Amino acid sequence: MTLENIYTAVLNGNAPDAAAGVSAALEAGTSAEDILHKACIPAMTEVGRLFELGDKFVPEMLIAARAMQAAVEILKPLLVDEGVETVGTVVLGTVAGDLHDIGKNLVGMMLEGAGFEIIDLGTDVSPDAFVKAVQEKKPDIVGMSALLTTTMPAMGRTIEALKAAGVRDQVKIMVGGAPISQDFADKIGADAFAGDAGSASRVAKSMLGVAA
Ligand code: B1M
Repeated sequence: MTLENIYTAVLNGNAPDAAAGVSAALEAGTSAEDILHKACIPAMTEVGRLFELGDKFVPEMLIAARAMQAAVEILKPLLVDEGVETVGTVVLGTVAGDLHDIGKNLVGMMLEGAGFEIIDLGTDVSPDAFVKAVQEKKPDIVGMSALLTTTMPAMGRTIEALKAAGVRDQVKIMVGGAPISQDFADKIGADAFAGDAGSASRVAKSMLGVAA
């Protein structure tokens, strides 16, 4: 099974084929990183491009996402190095109004692999829910993900809510997601921006002064 077969299976939302393809590719010696970055993520990018063109619709995006998740499920133990010493705790979530979680989950996996404990609040997380998690769990970092231009402002609102609750200075804040940029992160007063899951773990470590 080639990377192209996996790409096609994810693109077409065929979860059984995607899972079988990943298992076969791993058996043939392809690395988990290559499967993720050369087949799965490009397939989701193509799904988005076709959606924009009106050639794919929401249900098709959803079944492609399920196929991606089936693939990631198999890759996870290989991407996450078990038994790494804990370097800090991250409260992670997709912001209010936003249901996209594939990128957030990958970021969580990579952070876990880098030794962070992850408290995943899920999707559509309100500013209040972030505040409550910070008050109760006392994390080192709050990580927010947004995939929609319309939900980007929820990141700023969350930072304001953390300030209002008096806990902003107790945490570092990292933001990311396809429409997010360093400029935007600076504008809303986040401590850091990460462009992808790999850099998220480097950025998180550097915010805490831990060697990468
Ligand atoms: Co939606 N969707 N979607 N969608 N969807 C996008 C985002 C879109 C760009 C598609 C398009 O038009 N080309 C578009 C947004 C346009 C815009 O805002 N300008 C869009 C739209 C419009 C919508 C709806 C509004 C559609 C509708 O209903 N009419 C709707 C909104 C629902 C809602 O959230 N309220 C919607 C719904 C959905 C589905 C539910 C069907 C499904 C999501 C399923 C799921 O996540 N479980 C879906 C999908 C799958 C997509 C696309 C096709 C793929 C997203 C994805 O998973 N990418 C997407 C198009 C695209 O991105 N090309 C699209 C792969 C993933 C690995 O990348 O999430 O970017 P990404 O994560 C990366 C980095 O961004 C970064 O690291 C990750 C890994 O490297 N990163 C972080 C992410 N979070 C981070 C946090 C960090 C650091 C880095 O620190 C904390």
